[in-house]
Amino acid sequence: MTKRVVVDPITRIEGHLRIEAETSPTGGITSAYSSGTMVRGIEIILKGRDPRDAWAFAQRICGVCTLVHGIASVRSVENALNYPIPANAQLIRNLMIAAQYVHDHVMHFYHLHALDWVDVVSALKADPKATSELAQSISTWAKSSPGYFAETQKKLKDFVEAGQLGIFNGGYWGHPEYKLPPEANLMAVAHYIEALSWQREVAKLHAIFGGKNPHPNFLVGGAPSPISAAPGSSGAAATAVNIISLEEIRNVIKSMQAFVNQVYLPDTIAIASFYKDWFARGEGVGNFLTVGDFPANGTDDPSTWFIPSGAILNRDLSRIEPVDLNDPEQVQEFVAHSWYDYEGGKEKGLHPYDGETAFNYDGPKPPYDQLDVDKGYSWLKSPRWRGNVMEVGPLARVLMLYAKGHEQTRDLAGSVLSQLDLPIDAMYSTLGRTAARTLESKIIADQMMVWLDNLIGNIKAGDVAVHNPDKWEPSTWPSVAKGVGFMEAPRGALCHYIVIKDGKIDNYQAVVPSTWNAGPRDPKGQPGPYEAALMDRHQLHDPSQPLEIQRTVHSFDPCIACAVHVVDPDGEELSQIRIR
Ligand code: NFE
Ligand code: MG
Repeated sequence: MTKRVVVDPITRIEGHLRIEAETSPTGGITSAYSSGTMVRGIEIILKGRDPRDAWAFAQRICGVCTLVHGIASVRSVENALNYPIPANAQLIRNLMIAAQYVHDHVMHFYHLHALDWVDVVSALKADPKATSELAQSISTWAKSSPGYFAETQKKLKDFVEAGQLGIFNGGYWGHPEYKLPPEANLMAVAHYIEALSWQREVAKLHAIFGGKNPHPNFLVGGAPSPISAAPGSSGAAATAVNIISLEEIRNVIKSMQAFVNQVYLPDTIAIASFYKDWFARGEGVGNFLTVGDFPANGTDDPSTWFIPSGAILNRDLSRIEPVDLNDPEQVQEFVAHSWYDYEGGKEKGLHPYDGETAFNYDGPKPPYDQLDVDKGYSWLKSPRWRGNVMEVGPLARVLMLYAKGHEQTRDLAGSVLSQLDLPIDAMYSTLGRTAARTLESKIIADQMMVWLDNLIGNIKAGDVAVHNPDKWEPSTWPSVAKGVGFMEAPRGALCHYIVIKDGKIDNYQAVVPSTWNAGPRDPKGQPGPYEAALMDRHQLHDPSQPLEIQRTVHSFDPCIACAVHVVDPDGEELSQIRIR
């Protein structure tokens, strides 16, 4: 067997991911394999339960995209029961999903991805005055004085001198592929620290609409918190969404916009300008899928949604294929290279309504020295659209908005690319994916003000409804109902498929963004998006410090907890994890 470079675990992600790469004698990646190494069990746990409760279980699929599985779940039940929800509930969901995007994307950029580009240790050599000049040359953000950067540097120095790089321990500091000057590194470290406390502000939006964060509350048929139009904040109005809390929401959105416009966006451009070669590798698949999200005020017609649904094949932005999630010919999950089996055989593809999640595979499983890639090598399935491997996520969404002629997207993409002196094709790359996440954060944060104004407008016009009780009672339901709840999660297209029989869940299948992106090869041998991206012009400078693999894998923002949703039935240890 060819000896492979093994990275396990990939750190600075959610969940447990192993990457193996075969390299040429000169260090070029010739083949790559992506493996989800931990099993969980939500799809099985949900069987037999009340569909109105499903969201509370499904939401626990993930602690990062903490609300998206709740939303997909309530939407699946509403779709199955043909259960309309009030306009205000849609707007509240839009705002909650949007806040999750901006929160998640900023956290990903600074706390998960930045250290692939930013050398923390080099920041110690920076001149605080020059750092201040750099910061002020790219942004009007107030925290930019020489004293502020000197203080940040001192904090970092104390850490290092105490021999406690803590969360920064074990990085590939000093690797020659780090290209930023010390001042840019120090600026990024300061913003890394600032983003930690900024998150607290954003979480308030979820707490106001959903009672808490993480894992806010949801409700089949609407939104959980009533709206009070009363001017005060006492009595029943105190726990309702009221005029004071809506003002607080406006302030939260402003704080999100400020951080995105003045910190995240300029930092993305500044950092990317030193790594322009990463706009020319790491694309891989070139096919993109969105399922669409964000209904306009008062309509549930998906054709009006802010993010359109569609498929782009072979980078052809002039053609958007329609996507029908209910069509068994379009959406299928394969297990040919997963540690699962299907009753009808391992080569089959199953539409999620007929999906199976069962521990019936008796081929080689963990532990192992190296993955047996001819057989099963992941707990992830391989979802396909019309048999094609599809990338989902911020890049897919930005391309979809761009292809549809969305003006702000075109202007913003044009402006960022021209500042970097790059063509639109540069988006099909590792850093293109990262930049798309930043662009999307700005577009969505701005759109949040529109949804908030719509919500306040409805309330002023006397509409305070947040829940439709018409179909709440199971006695009103048909004996069999099927539905798909779909949304755009931060990492991409998310669908929950539900089959309800006699008021209980008969089958539940989550087809998740990181499953689309991180899944293994399919029966035709087509690599998944992570795998294909790693095989796209990657050269390892030093196989014992595979920084290049981290860059491209992190550009997808992996969440393997989302991607695998089953618990090892015996609670056994499945693999030894080496923390680095
Ligand atoms: Ni756990 Fe998730 C998002 C979902 S991942 S992070 O975004 O759904 O694929
Ligand atoms: Mg699944």
